[in-house]
Amino acid sequence: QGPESFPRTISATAHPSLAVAKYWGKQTGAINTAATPSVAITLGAIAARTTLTVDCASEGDQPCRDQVVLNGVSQDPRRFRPFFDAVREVITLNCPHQDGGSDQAGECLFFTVRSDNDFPTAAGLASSAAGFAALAASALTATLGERPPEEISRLARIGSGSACRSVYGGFTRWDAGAPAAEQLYPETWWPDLRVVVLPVSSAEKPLSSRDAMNRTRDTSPFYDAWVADAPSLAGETREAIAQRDLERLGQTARLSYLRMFSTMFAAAPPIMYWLPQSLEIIRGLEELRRMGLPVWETMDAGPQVKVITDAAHARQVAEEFRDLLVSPAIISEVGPGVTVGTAS
Ligand code: 2P0
Repeated sequence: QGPESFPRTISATAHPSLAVAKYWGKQTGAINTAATPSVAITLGAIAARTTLTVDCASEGDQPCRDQVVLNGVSQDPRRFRPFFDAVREVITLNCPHQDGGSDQAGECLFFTVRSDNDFPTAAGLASSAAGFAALAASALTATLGERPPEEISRLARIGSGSACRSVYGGFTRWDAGAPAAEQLYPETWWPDLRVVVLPVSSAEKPLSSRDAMNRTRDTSPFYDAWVADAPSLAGETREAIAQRDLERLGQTARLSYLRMFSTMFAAAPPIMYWLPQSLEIIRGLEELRRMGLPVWETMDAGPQVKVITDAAHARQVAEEFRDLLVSPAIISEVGPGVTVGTAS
């Protein structure tokens, strides 16, 4: 297809990736390669929906005309530049010199994107994971047609590390140093599993995950211990999923997030995403476990608490903490990977 077929518009939907074994820390060198292996669940109940238009710039146009509007707000193009440059590079690599064409096929392309999340953005609900997974899928489909998920995952990772997992449904792994994530099991693997998301704040996080990770790596005396310990915990997490062992999954997920936060508390200056409500829920869950309920929490770079449980107890968890929440609890099953469609 030649430039006469532009502009083209594609939409995509992707779901957040909730890590039960956490990615926290980057290797130096390549963009967003993880220092720790992670294992995650794709959350079906919440989504990012993206509509992307790709067009061919005319000669004399500004070299970077990419635009991203997220939940109605225009975003700083610098955040997206490495991602779109990577998209252009992939296109150039896949469209070698053609008669009458350029050998820099991707160079003239620019992207206009609208993305909307149906959950709080930048508050520790993996909005960047879902957003960049949808963005990578729509950008590749709009320019090169259907592509293998591994390639979408690789590209999504350039936008945001955790996004490489969101490309897949079900249960995923992303290994330390790996360029892409992989699916461990599809979303049908564990029908009884539920994640209850408890939103205690809708405020944007004070420090991006990226800055927080880098500060942890550069200043926390516990960082090396965290990185050394993470592979065995990730291995146990994968075994718990393989055996559909809820108690083991819950216990390893708790260890992973608490060890991750321990490295952050020890950074200089210390990083503290928690709110009093977060701790109140953590204590409340301890009480529920004492009463025999199968409930274990995890947290990410924000104050929200996510509870790993089963279908029989999800509603009770949602009710129990209602007074602490800024919006209703979200009960999620394990969800599908990214889906792409022609935009309406
Ligand atoms: C995760 N988090 O494994 C971890 C656990 C938050 C805590 O990945 O810098 O938005 O874009 O690669 O992926 C959040 O960080 O960071 C994250 P970048 P990302 O889900």
